[in-house]
Amino acid sequence: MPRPMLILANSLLVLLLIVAPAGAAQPADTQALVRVALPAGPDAVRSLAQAPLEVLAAETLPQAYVLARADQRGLDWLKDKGYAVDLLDGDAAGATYLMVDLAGALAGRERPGVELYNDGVRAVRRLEAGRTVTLDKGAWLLEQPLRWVDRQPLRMSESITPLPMVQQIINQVTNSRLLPYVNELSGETPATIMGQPYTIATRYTYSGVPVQKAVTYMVERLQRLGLNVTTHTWNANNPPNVIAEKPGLDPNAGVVIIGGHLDSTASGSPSTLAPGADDNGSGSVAVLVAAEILSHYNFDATLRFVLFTGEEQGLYGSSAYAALVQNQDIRGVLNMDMIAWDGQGGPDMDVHSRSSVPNNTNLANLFIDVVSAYQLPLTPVRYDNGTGASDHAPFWSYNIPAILAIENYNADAGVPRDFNAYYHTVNDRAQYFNNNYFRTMAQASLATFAHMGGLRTNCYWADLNCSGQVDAQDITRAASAWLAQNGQWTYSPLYDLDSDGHVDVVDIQRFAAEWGSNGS
Ligand SMILES: [Ca+2]
Ligand SMILES: [Ca+2]
Ligand SMILES: [Ca+2]
Ligand SMILES: [Zn+2]
Repeated sequence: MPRPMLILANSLLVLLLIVAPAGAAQPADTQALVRVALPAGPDAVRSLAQAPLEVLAAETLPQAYVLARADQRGLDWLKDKGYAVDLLDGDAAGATYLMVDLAGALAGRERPGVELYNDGVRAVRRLEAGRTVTLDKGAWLLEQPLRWVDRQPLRMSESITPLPMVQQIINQVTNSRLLPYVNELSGETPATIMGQPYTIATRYTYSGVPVQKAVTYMVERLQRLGLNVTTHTWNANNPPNVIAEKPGLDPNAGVVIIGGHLDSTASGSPSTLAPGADDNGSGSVAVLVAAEILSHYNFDATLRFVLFTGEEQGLYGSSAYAALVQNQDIRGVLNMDMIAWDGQGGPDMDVHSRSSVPNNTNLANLFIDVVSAYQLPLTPVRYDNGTGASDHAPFWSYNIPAILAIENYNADAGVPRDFNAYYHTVNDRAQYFNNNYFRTMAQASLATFAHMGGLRTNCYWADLNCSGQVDAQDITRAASAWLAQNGQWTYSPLYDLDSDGHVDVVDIQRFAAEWGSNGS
């Protein structure tokens, strides 16, 4: 919409809000919830998103459609354009709708409210006013209207050529690096937080001190990497999201995000133990280890490492964050949520995508191409109408390509579903991990993110910040890893020039000898 029209529309809206008393039924303005059938592809969604409607969902199975709130003007617009419209609810004003996923592992669960729609893939239920609903991976609220934003696509080559530097990154993702963090986050072992030992018994969003300790745990470990660490408060009474940023070398390459939710749940009570080792200690630790390893490398794009809170209550943290950054040049989001359970049937996994979002399929294919290019033992399956029940989904509302990497959650023909048997219980513990699977999922995610970010592989080896010259900054960076041993967070193979497992005088001298060089 051109700006003058937008301003006009906004002033009309303000007038309507003043004229209509809150809560009073105004027959002429009563909103409806409608299902509108569409031709496949993002273009069809675009015209609906720009129409006088609130598009709450853009689905592609069993065929393409949107769910939208429409007032009389919207209904007239749809009729005028010849769309096939099904009325799901004639009185949508103030109503809350729950989308139920009938494709995933929790499809059989009983849900509150009244069913308005069911096509075998999704069901929509209307919730009574004031009703609190316990959410899980099988259902999400339809609350965030689609705002159409045209975006620059992620820079990606057609096919992935394996890069030795990415293999080096993969090799650093080890169980001895991942598992101690999981044990600390899930209360198996005490963590050091603000210099004191503390056992994190729960990361439940409404638990107060324990979840705040988990936030501080992450802030401390990200800050020591030299990244720009901020918190994003989405509600003054709740723990914030944590964001660590590594600026890119090319200001035109945009921003890429790797993230996962830090919070956990076991019963909806702040006092219950909620170890959440798989859900989502696994993804949170992968975010932390990604920051540790990738902070030593150089990228065209700006990298963000994000830990969300309030996920289990309705994607609160990620919804607020996606809204906050909607006008930024964000090119892709990789969300990891439950990446450590493989109990049977081989290392299957799901890549959840949404083909109604431009370029989202390319991002999902990148993950799958990376798995094959680096010969990682995973069997990924792409879902183009993926679940909306995790932190990638709010980004879809702003046309940001976003994927979810998750253990085998959706059902496929011939492959047993393989979802954590201890989901949302006090037994979601690290002892039930398949450690090889967890490591491989983290490796695939880090390698995908390195490709998303445009890893620079052409910098001179001693020019650590890729500035074009070896200078004090490079020598200082290498020297700050003095005595770092392989496996410690301070260590990077980039500084261990003789590959003997520690950074010592031999290595630093070789950097110092390069002072002033530009590599040619
Ligand atoms: Ca499996
Ligand atoms: Ca330099
Ligand atoms: Ca060495
Ligand atoms: Zn989760």
